[in-house]
Amino acid sequence: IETTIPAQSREIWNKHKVQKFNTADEFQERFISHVEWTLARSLYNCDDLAAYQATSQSVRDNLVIDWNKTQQRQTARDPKRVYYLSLEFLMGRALDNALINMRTDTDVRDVGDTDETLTKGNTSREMIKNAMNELGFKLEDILDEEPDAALGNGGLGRLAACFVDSMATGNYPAWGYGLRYQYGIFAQKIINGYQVETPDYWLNFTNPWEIERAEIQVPINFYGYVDRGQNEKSTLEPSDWIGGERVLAVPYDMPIPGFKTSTVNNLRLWSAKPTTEFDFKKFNNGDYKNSVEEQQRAESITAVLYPNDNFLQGKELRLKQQYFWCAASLHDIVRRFKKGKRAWSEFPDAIAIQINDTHPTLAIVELQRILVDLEKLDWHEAWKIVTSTFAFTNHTVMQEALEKWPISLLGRLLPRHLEIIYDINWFFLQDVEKKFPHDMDLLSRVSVIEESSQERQVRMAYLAIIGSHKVNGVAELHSDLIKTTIFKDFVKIYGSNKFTNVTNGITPRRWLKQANPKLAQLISETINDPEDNYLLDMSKLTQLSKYAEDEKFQKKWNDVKQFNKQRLADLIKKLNNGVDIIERDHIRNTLFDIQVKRIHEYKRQQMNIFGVIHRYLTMKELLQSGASIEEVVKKYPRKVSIFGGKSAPGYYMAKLIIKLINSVADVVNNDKEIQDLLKVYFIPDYNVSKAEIITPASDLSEHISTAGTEASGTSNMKFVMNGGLIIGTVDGANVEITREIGEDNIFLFGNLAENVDELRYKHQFHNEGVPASLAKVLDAMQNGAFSPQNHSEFMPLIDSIKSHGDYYLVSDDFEAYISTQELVDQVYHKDKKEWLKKSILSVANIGFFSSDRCIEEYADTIWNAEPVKPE
Ligand code: 7GP
Repeated sequence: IETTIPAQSREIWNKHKVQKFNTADEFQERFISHVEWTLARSLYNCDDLAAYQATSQSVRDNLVIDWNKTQQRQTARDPKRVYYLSLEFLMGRALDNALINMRTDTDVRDVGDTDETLTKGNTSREMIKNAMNELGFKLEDILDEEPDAALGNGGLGRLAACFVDSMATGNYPAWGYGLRYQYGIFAQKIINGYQVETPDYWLNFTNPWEIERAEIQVPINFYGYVDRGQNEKSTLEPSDWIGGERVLAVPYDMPIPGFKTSTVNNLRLWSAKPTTEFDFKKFNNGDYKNSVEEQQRAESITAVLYPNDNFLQGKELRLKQQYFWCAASLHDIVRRFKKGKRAWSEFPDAIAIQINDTHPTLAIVELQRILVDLEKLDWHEAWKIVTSTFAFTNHTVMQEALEKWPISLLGRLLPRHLEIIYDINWFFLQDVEKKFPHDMDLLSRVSVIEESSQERQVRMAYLAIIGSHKVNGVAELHSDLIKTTIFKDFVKIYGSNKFTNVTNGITPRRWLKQANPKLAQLISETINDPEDNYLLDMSKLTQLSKYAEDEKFQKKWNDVKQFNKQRLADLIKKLNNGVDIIERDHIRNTLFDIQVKRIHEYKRQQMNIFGVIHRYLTMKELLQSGASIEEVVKKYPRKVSIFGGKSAPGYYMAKLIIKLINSVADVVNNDKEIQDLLKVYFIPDYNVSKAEIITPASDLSEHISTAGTEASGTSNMKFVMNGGLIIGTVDGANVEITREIGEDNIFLFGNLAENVDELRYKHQFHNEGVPASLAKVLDAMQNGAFSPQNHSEFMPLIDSIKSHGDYYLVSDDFEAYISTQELVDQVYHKDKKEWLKKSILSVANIGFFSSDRCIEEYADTIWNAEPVKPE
C-alpha cells in the first residue's frame, strides 16, 4: 500500500502504534481521557449523557483500529467490492450493538486467536458494564442516552441496516452509501388522539459514531445546459455539461462492526455543503447577503428525510437528493477503482452495485455519463460495463410507490442525464423491436418514457431493470408477482433468468441477542453454546425442537416471555404518564396482541381496530344479556391490543386510523364494566429502539395486509424469532415463514393474492354490502360510539369500505379474521402447553430468516463476491 511517510520514519510510527483497550482498567483509563480531553469535562460534571459520549468514543477507538485494518486488508487483497446504495439506513442505536459485536484483543486471546472459534458471547459487554459500575454509572441508563439514528421510514430502511450488519459479519468487502440527513424520520406525538409530527434533530449533541472526512469534497452540479459544440455532436459522443449550480458532498463515515470477526466495514453518508467558490457578480453588485444565503441553501439538500413509506412524493428537492447522493457515491467508487489502474472493461469484475429500490437509479445514468463523457469510452462499451455492474431490488408492487419523474423537471435539473436516458431507451426499444417486430403496444408499454399521462414521465423502475443484470423481489410470492404483473413485459423481453428472488432477513444480533438477552441466554444454555455461535449459524436453533414439550423448559421459556411483557408494560406505563394500562398481577394471563409498523391502509390496521371494536361490542352485549364476567372471560379472555407506527404526514386516511385507535382506547380503557379484560394502547413514536422492547413482548403479532400487497415484511420474522406467534394473511414472507415453522404454528386466514382482482371487480360492479359482523362495527362508529362530539368523524373509513370499493378487501377478510382471533384465544387460554410448544418450535425453525443467509444469497447469485477474512 502506498504511503507518503518516508521509510526511515516507519519505526517511530510502529513504536507508537495505537492500542485497543483490552481490560476494564484500560477501558476506564480511555473513558476518563475522553471525558477530560474530548468532552472537556471532569469527574465533577459527568452526567449520563457525557458518560454515553465518552463510552462511545472509547468503544469507537477500538472499532477504528479494526476499521483501519479492514480497509488496509481490503486494499492489499483487492477483492471484488460491493456497494449497497440506499436512500435510507434505519440504524437505531449503535452503542449496545457495538458492545455486542466488538472484540478486544483479550477476546481473541481467550480462545486462542483462531478465526473459527473466536470470542465468547458477552466478554466485552460484561466487562464494560462492570467497569461502568465502578465508575459510578449504570450501563442501561447510559445506553438510553443515545438518540436513534432514524434515517429511514420503515422496512426498506431497516433492511439496509440489517444488511450492513450481515455484510460485516460475513467479512464481505462491502460499503453502504447513503445520505446524512440532519433530520431523520419525524418524532411522533399523540395529541388528543391525533398524530403530530415534530422534527427529529438527532445530531443535537454531536454524533460520536461519525467520522467526518472533511478532506474529501466532491463537487456536484445541477441545472445548466449541455454544450453541443459548433458542429452539433451526437448525444452518444462525449458531451460537456455546464452545470448551473454547484454544491459539495462531504462524507461522514460510520464504522459497522461484524460479529465475532475483526472486520469493521464502512457506512458512508454524504452531507451537502456550500462551495467556497464565490459569485463575484453578485458580490460586486453589493448583494453580499443574497450571495451568502444562496450558498447556505446547499445544506438543505441533506437536511431532511422524506417521511413517506411506500409512496412517491415527486418533489424537486427529493430528486436533487437522489442525484447528489448517486453522483457523490459513484465519484468515490470510480476514484477507488482508478487507483487500481485496471482496464475499464474489468470494472464489473471489481465492483458490484446493488440499488435499494429505484431511488438510486440515477447512479446507472451517472456511471454511463462518467464513462462516455469523462472517460471517453464508446457508448456501447460503456453500457455493457454499466449493466454488468448494477443489480436492482424491488420492494413494492404498489402503483403509488413506483417512481416516475416528469421530463421537464429531470431535464431542467439534469439536462445531460435526460439525453442519456433517451438514448438508453432508444437502444432498448430497438432491441425490443428486433425481437418482437411491429408490436407497437409492447413498445409503448415498456418504454422508459411514459407518454400516456398529461406530462411525459421517466419510469425509474424500467430504467433500473434495463440498466441492471439482475432484478430481485424480497420474498417468493413478491418475486413471482412482479414477474406476472408490473414487470411482466420485461420477463418476455429478457427471459426469466434476469429475475430472481432473495427473501429478506433480519440480523439476529440486534433482534435476538440485543433485544432479548434473556431468551438468548436460555437458548445458549439449552443448546450448550456458551459462545453464541448459533447467532452465526441459526440452523443450530433446531436443537430447541426436542424441548418443545418439555415442561421444565416450557416454564423457563414462559418466564422469559413474562419478563419481556413486564418490561414492555413498564415502558407503556412510562409513556402513559405513569399510569398502568394493565394491572401487574394480570400481565401473566393477558394476551399481548401487537401490531407495530408504518400505518398504511394496505397493512390494514383498520381491520385490527375493527376487530377490537367487534370484540368490545360483543362483550358488552353478553354482559347486557345477563352473562357474568366469568362467562365473558371464557369466550373473550384477557387481552391487550397494542398498536404503534407512524403515518406519512400527508396521508389523511392513515392519520384517521391512528385517531380511531386512540378514540377506541379512550372508550374501552375507561369502561368500568369491561374491567381490564380488554385494553387498547397506541405506543407513540414507534422506532427501532422501542421495537427492541416491543418485539420480545408479543404473544401474538399481526401481519394482516391484503394478500399481494406486502412485498415481504420483516417484523414478522422478528416477532417469531422472539417466540411470538403470528396471525397473518397469506402474503409476503408469511408464506415462507409458514413453510419453515410449519402451518400448525401460525394462524393464517383470508383471501389469496390470486383472488384479489376478482374481489375488487366485484366490489366495484356488484356491491354486495358488508358482513353482519362488520356492519355492527361500522354502525357503532357511525352512531358516534367513539366520537360522541362528532358522529361523522370516522365516516371516511366507513365510506372507503361501503361506498368506495373496499380496495383493501376488509369486508372480504373480516369474518375469517374474527374467527381466527377466537381460535387464538382458545389456544392461548385453554392450552398453554400447546401454545408454548408452538412458540418453541417457531423459534427452532426461524433460522432461515437471518440476514446472514440473505447476504450470502446476494453474494453468490447476484454480486459474485467473496468474503475477505481477517488472517
Ligand atoms: C418495504 C415493503 O413494504 C416490505 O414489505 C418489505 O419487507 C421491505 O420493503 C423490505 O424489503 N417497502 C418499503 O419500505 C418501501 O418504501 C417502496 O418500498 C420504495
